[in-house]
Amino acid sequence: MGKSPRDIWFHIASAELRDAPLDSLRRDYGGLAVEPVYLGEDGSIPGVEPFTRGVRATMYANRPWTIRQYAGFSTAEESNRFYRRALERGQKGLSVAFDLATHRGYDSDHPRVVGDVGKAGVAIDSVEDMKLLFDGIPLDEMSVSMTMNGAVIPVLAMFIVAAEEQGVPPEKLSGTIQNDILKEFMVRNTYIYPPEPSMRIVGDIIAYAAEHMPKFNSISISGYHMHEAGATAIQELAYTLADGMDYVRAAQARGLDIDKFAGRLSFFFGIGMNFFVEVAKLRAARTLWSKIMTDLGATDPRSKMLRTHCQTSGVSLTEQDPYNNVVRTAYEALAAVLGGTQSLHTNSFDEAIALPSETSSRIARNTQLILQHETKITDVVDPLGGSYYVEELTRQLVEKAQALIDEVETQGGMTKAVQSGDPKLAIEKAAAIRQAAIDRGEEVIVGVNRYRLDTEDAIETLEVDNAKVRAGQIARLEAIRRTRDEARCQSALDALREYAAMDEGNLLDAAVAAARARATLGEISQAMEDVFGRYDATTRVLSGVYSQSYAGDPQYEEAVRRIKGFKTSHGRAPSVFIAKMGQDGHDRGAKVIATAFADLGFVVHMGSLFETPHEVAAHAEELGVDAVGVSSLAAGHKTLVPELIAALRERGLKDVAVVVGGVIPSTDYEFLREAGVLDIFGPGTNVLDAAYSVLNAIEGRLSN
Ligand code: SCD
Repeated sequence: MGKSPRDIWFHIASAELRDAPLDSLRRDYGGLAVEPVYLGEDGSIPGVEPFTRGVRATMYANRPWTIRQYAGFSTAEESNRFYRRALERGQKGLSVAFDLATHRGYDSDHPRVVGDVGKAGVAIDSVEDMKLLFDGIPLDEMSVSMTMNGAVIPVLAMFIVAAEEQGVPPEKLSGTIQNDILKEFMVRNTYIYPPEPSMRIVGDIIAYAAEHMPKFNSISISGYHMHEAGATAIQELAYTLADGMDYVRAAQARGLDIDKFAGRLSFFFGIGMNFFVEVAKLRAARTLWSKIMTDLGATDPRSKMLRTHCQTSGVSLTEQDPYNNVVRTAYEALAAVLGGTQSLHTNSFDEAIALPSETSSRIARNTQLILQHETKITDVVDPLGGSYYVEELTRQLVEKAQALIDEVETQGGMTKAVQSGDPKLAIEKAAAIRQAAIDRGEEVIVGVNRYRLDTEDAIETLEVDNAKVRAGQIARLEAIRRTRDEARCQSALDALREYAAMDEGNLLDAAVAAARARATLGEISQAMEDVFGRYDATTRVLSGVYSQSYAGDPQYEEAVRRIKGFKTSHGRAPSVFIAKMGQDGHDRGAKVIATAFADLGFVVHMGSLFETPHEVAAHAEELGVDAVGVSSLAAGHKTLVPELIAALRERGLKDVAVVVGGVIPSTDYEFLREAGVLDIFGPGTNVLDAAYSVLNAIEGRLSN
């Protein structure tokens, strides 16, 4: 007779527990006897392929998920202080947020990043910064996640060298590098090079880690950013796993044995408010990945385990009545945990308004500590397994995501699909449909489109003095360039350039040598850019979603009528340029506005990502637009918007109305208005209201 499911579970669980007796996992809740696992008739066992019920037999009963809060701001010293405090207060793993200049491969002294340095993450220019970031944090003990994709080669190289100079060899490093470039082309936009060389970089890192860093997760294949861009659960699952398939194939194409690297591939999903769907999404992801990896030739069960980090949803947070966000985040965290995540970030409640403050960060961390210590949900493995509803959702998600994966595969895989732009457009369409449902009140957001407060209290927010951070970084860069052995540094950079040009050697290997020689992040990145070039994406804007969703809506029809009236009296439609300035690549909001405004009858020009204020002013002049709408989600508005207004004035365009949307703390509204901004649209703004406001502003200016 074969082994029973309980015997199989017992066998694996015992190995996970090492010497501890299984009885230690049993609980008594005041006379209620509780087992660590409950097995059903369906033969699905936690810790056993296809891992639907979790990748470990004992899950949190033996080891809870890692509380890993994503953080980083201003300088390496400041971020280091923040990390140490967080670790003292219950956080278990680190997760570094880099500033956008670093993401895009620019040193802090580069003219394109004046508004970005130290905002939305920490500025890292060299090994010296990296050493300060981890000062007093033993890198052989602490697992460190780094969210880096574009400038992944210099950042990982500097991490390796910083550890080396701490006395820690690469084989002892544990952690994760995001290194997921495909989703950058689709939604997150911190790419540097074109897709093909970018895929080579991913492959080089997987190969390097497989050889030298056995405890390090070489990639974090991310659906989170698709989720945030508005993807449905099916899209998030399918595109993420399809990305994973292409990474596996890229590594295999270099001759790597799948079982040598697949155990260190990891994932990252977003967790929103549709509670049971989010639980089922993680179960479906594991089920699908196990099958995919079997099909790709994996034999080791560890290669087939989908281990994942999760983050609660940023877009579910609201600027209005922001304490509601504490509650939202707690529910989302619960869904991530009931779905079986390995590691979790819970958002701070003020994230829709500003960078998280000390208080909001503490509440976010405590949200997880309360789940782990007070709720008892860690005692039983996969407590929702066997729920009729959750199992049915899991089944449907598996089936429907598989169908979408098949579609992508028939197009030749995700690298090709990404180049076609189709997945990006499909996600944007889903985002626009959802936004229209919210704007119309069909989907209720408490405190935003229902139960709205008459007056909102201001909350304490954190502000980074970006000019000061930049000046400090520039001084440090100058010191490095002055004191390093220049010839050694240049020859290391030449070697890297040659590896890139010859399509041979491992780029990370060469970058480690350059980082040791104190080449800066910008220089290492530029050496590769010299060969690969910098990628410039073409922007496509959807049409028709809003006009369809709003068909027959009186307010919408009225706006359309007014724009028609404008056309009649001015002989042309009102025109808007939608600008994304600095290195902020979050373009969901900008795209939604572009789509909706175009449907209403505006002439909409969507600017490229990453423009300078002067470039935007030049487009505004060339196109003769009535208004510029700036979308800002990475805290650069106080530097970039006044610069834009000055640049417009220099060109004599004082009548061009400037409006700003995105993550803007209300405490900055007055500053922006004084700088000449006509209106500001925070998260949760109804798109129709924004359209009326822009139209009023344009008409006001034209009648003056
Ligand atoms: C776990 N272990 C167990 C166990 N559970 N052992 C016995 N019994 C159990 N029940 C073991 C594991 O096998 C492992 O050891 C060790 O404990 C650690 O557990 P883990 O589950 O691997 O957890 P962790 O080390 O935290 O790793 C989790 C991931 C990793 C695999 C998911 O990739 C990770 O930490 N990812 C984080 C990514 C991240 O933070 N991203 C931020 C993105 P072994 O290793 O020996 O097996 C932020 C972002 O992009 C924001 C948005 C933006 O900027 O745009």
